[in-house]
Amino acid sequence: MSESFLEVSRILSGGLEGEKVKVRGWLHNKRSSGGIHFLILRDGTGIIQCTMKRDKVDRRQFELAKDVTLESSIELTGTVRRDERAPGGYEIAVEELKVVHMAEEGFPIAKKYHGPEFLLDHRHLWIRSRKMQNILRVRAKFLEAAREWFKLNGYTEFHSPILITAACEGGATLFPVKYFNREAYLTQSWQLYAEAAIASLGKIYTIAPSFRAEKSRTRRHLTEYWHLEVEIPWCGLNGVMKVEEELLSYVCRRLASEASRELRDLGRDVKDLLRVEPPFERLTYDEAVEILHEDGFDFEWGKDLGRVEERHLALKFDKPFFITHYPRSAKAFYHKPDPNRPEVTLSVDLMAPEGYGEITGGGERIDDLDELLKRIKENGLNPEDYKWYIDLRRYGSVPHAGFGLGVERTISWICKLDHIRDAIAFPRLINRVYP
Ligand code: NSS
Repeated sequence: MSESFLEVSRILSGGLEGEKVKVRGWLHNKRSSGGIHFLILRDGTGIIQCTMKRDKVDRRQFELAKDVTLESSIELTGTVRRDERAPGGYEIAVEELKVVHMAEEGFPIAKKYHGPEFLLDHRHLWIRSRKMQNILRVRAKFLEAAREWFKLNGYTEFHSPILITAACEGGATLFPVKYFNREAYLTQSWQLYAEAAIASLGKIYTIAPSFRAEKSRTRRHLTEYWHLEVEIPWCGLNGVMKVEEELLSYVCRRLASEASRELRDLGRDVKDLLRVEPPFERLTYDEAVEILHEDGFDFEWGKDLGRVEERHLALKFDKPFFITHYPRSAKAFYHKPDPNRPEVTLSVDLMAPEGYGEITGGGERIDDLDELLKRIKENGLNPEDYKWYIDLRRYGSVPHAGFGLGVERTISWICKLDHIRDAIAFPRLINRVYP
């Protein structure tokens, strides 16, 4: 049944002028003028203008085109024409319209302005919008390119459990789940299991959901987000920064060439992405704090950088940059203290420019048994809960490092979004688990 239908993207790519084609999709928009109906068809690969002239079809067809409602699913047969005035440069002169499903009158999303809550309530329909199509396509291309980079560089994909029993990033943001007659949690990160798997598979990565019971409402926190994580044996702080630089610049280059139309529509100049080339600038936490103090911030050494501080720093850059050596007090228990200066860790966060701030967190892990036990206790955690993880330091421990990249945070920056909720189709926020 499908062979005889062409995809809109195929028609828009040219070379089919004068040919009779069949297309199918949804009625994205419609207007009529004089004896012509302009039917704008969307099929998931593109959008094309289709014109139906009164004198070219029988009366019943012309009436049907007049009555067909927005978002109805339709099939059209007609001839491809080159037309500079048509968006995309081509249109179809319609000879036949078939309505597969006549949508109910009054598609909830009209051309008028709708507030963000209304659009979130109608997300199942709003994802049909041009804006969401563009973002979701960039997101898919981003992940596709990342996977390709992993393949080219010899990484193996590894999956860890979603239901877990011990926190990776601190207990405050754990989601409890009733697990038969005990309590379990939704995972915050793949990392602890990845540290076990490097002794089996070597360099590994995942792209999977992570969960954080974030109680603050911000423009950069979701409660469910997609986490791209990497773990590498025999790797230190510099090594992990090199991987982040190379991965991100590869992905940005690919997006600039393969999603240029979508990015342009979203207001992102592809030149901004082509600037994302190694090496990225490196600042230490101390240097970052010094800049904040110079700029009049009352910021206490030892605290984690927050949204306001990161935004201030990231407004000074036009490509991603690293902040390294965070204090122990600002980082999770597994971060390796710097042997030369144990109050700071061999940690690194990657910041997106233009005010966006943190998109990755990672660094070198503690590989020594006693040091790990010490840090677990200092953090008020129970070593019993981390028994298997501690065990890894007993059997062939190696220096190792890794990082986690927030997919939606990164897409927000790449697509120039002002809220993280639009970087994912169905966002989960403190006040939203529907639809
Ligand atoms: O807490 S992180 O900084 N680090 C980890 O989870 C490590 N265990 C990762 C690792 O080394 N394998 O989170 C990593 C990134 C962070 O930089 C953000 O980009 C993103 O995950 N992140 C979030 N994105 C959206 N919403 C929320 N709530 C969120 N929390 C972290």
